[in-house]
Amino acid sequence: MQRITITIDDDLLETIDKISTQRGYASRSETLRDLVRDALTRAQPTIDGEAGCYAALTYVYEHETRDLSRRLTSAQHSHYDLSVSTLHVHIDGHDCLEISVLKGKAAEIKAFADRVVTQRGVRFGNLHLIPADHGADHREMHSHD
Ligand code: NI
Repeated sequence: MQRITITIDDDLLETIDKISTQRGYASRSETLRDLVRDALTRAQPTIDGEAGCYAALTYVYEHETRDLSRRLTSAQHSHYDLSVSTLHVHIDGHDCLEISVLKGKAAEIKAFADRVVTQRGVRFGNLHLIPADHGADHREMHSHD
């Protein structure tokens, strides 16, 4: 780890401190590290398509939309090798929330996510890709290998 000094606007620092308190971070450093990690993860074009990743795919869909449930289930089955687990929540009489945990190559995960979230009747589709080699730093830090 390295220690750096940054210059920051009062307003921005106030916002960071608010986030820190709301989320219960132990320090400003931890807050900033997580915000930066989050920003880097969102810059997804930097992830190599061949790179191994975990991912969380979340979306809401109307289970009454004609054939949609069947099409989504079919998409999941034809990519069973990517699927680790899916949580299904019946939000109300019409909508379902699904969170799929995926594991595989970044390009394959993105293609699958696109196929799901572009279906008519699917809303709030979001893919969060997490590079699998993230664990390397973690293992070094804690030396449990
Ligand atoms: Ni449901």
